[in-house]
This record gives sequence, structure tokens and C-alpha cells, in this order.
Amino acid sequence: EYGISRPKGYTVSYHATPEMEKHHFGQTHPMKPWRLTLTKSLVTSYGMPFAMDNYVTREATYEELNAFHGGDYLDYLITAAPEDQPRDIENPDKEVKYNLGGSDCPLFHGLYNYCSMSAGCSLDAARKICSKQSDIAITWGGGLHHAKKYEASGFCYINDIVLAILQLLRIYPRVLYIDIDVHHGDGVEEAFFSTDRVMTVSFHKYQPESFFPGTGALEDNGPKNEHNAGAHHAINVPLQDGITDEQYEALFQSIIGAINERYRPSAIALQCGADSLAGDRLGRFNLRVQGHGACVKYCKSLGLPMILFGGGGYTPRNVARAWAYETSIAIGADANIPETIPEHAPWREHFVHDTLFPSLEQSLHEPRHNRNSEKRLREIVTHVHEQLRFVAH
Ligand code: VJV
Ligand code: CA
Ligand code: ZN
Repeated sequence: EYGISRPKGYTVSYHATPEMEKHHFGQTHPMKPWRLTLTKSLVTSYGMPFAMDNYVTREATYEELNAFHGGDYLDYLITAAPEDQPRDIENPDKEVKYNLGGSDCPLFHGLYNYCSMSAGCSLDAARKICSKQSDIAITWGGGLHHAKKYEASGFCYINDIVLAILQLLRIYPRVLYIDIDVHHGDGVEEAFFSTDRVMTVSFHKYQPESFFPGTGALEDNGPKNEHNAGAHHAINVPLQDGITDEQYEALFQSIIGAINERYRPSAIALQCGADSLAGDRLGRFNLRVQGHGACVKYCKSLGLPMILFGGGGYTPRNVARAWAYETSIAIGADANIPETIPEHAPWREHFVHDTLFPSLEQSLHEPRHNRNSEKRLREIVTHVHEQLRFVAH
């Protein structure tokens, strides 16, 4: 009804399951799986499912999770019950084992099911890209970039991105991982630290003493030992509060454009964490839905097979806006969809403003000061270009 039809010459697949969205981290925990329901409902009310292959995913198997995660950790994750959550009033952040059970990574009912479905979504997306049945595969339930081999971290328990990239590496010689979540993609960087077959690039707020996870300095570019294949294959773009669409887009295109020319990736894994949007409950940037989406649009223009992952995003109405808009970019319908949220959209009141593109004034109660100087942004671009000279052509 909005002139949305299947894209010509390429295929987009959407991987999700309503089961995942039923889980709760706890009443006031910032991570709300329900945002995936809101996203899907907005995508549907615009008629976008007609233009994609839609898959209801399954749980990843133990063996699939074991391709990255340690067996001891997985065994504990399966059996850990909410009752194991420490009830220590004095120390609510105290975790039990493997960093589980603190306030960031609580043990909740159905946790293993939630984790294995998130991983199942991303593995299915990766397999569709490997079999060339999809050119762009969307997994908004994935993108949990902080999880480590033996440890939960920052609301992430299973690193679905690492698992999906491991699948891509079976077919594609070089994978470019790009992370626009406001937090540093430390788990993915660490997993592929010693290989030149994956280049990781994270854009994030960097303030080691006060902003999670505290890693990802400009100078951290992989192993310092030049003989290690991974040397120069980790790129970090540390940013400060209040960065704007204009600055972010210029930085993104300059850096990703240079990386594309030099590294020549054969596939892209793009983590689209929506906590980099203005007005996010945990974020600090001033990005609008258009600026966030411009990163997806630029990556799509490179014409490589691509997986779009979710990630952070703690103001659910804006998460749904960004991921619905980015779905429309994937199917090439971004110019066709009306800016006004459809009359029949469920939870329409929940969006507060009826536009897909709220202005900064609509997103932020008080304007956030932009602490990114043009000089510093130029230094960042120069440093990245210098790193790339060390990357084999
Ligand atoms: O900053 C931290 C770690 C602490 C210890 C735990 N307390 C609660 C907070 C400080 C040092 N953790 C971060 C983790 C951010 C994870 C981001 C994940 C992603 O977007 O990159 C990918 C999905 C953090 N920031 C804010 C909170 N934790 C936070 C956690 C809560 C909370 C409020 C804020 C947990 C429970 C409740 N409220 C009820
Ligand atoms: Ca990031
Ligand atoms: Zn985040």
C-alpha cells in the first residue's frame, strides 16, 4: 500500500521470533526485549514484510554455541536458575560465576532460551548469506557484542555476532565488522584480535573511567607484535558526548570508505546498536534516526553481502523507529515510506510523536552539548588512515 515491493536484483531476509521478545531482564533493567516486538510491528504496519523473506528462527544448539563459548560456561548458563541470584542487599552488583547474576547480567527465568534464540537468529542470517539465498540478512535480536568466550558482560551472555562471523569465514575470505552501538564492541574485537581475516571497527563513546566498558582507545589497533596477523586489524573511533549526524556521517564515510578500498572485505557484519541515538536512556550522542540510518545506507552502497545486527537501544520507541527505517533502507524503500507513523500501527500512542524522524528537540529534554571538536575528529581520521597503510593490500 506504500508502493513497497520486493527489491529488484537482490534478496533481503528478516530473522526473528516472537518467543525471544517475551523475556524480561527485570522490572527496571534498561534492556527490554519487547523493543523487538515494537520494531516488528512498525515494520509490518509499513508493509515491509512483503518485500522480504521472513523467517521465524529457532534456538541455536549447544554445539553451535560451543563454536565460540566454553563448555563450562554454557553448562552453567543452562542450569543457572534465578534462585542462584545473590540476594545481598549490601552488595546488589555482586555476581556469582562467569560475571552472571549481577545487576547488568541478571539470571532470569528462560535466560538460556533467550540467549540461544538470539544466537539462532544471527546464525540463520549468516547461513542465508553463505548460501547466497540472501544478499542482506537482518537479525535485530542479535548484536550482543560484549559477551566473551567464558563470560557474560554488559547485558550480553552469548556473542551471536562472533558465531555469525565464524560462519561467514567458512565462505568469505575477509569480513569487515562495523559497530555503531554507543558502546565499544569489545567482545567481537577480542574474539578476532589475532586474525587478519576479520577487521573490527567500533565507533563509541570513550571515557575509560566512567563509561562502559572503558576499552577502545584510538591507539588500540590489535596486537602490538607486528608478526601477529591481527596487528592493525582493530580500528577504534573514540568519541565524546553530543556528536551530530553531520559529524558522524562524515567520519563514518571517510573511515569505512578508506577501509573498503584498502582491506577489500568480501562481506560486512554491521552492528546497528540504537543507543547511539539522541535521547537514549544510556547513550550520550545526538544522532537522529536519519544519521544512524545513513551508516546502513552507506554500507549497502558498497554492494557486499551484509548482515544487519541489532544491539543496544534503551528508548524502545526510538529503537523501533531506527530499525524499521533501516529495514526500509535494506529493501530500498526508504524513499517510499511515509514519515508519519501509519494510523493503524499498534502502540501508535507509545511513539509520543507520530513521526518516524523526531527532531532533536523532540528526542532530548535538554540539549546535549557537543564535545567533539573538528580538530579531534580530523586527528582520528588521520590516525586511521595511517593504520591502514600497514594493512596488506
Ligand atoms: O557501567 C556498567 C557497570 C557497572 C556495574 C553495574 N551497575 C548497575 C552499573 C555500573 C559498571 N555497566 C553498563 C553496561 C552497559 C551495557 C551496554 C550493552 C550494549 O548496549 O552495548 C549492547 C547490548 C551499564 N550502563 C548502565 C547500566 N549498566 C545499568 C544497568 C542496570 C540499571 C541501570 C543502568 C541494571 C539494572 C537496573 N538498572 C535495574
Ligand atoms: Ca560501537
Ligand atoms: Zn550499547
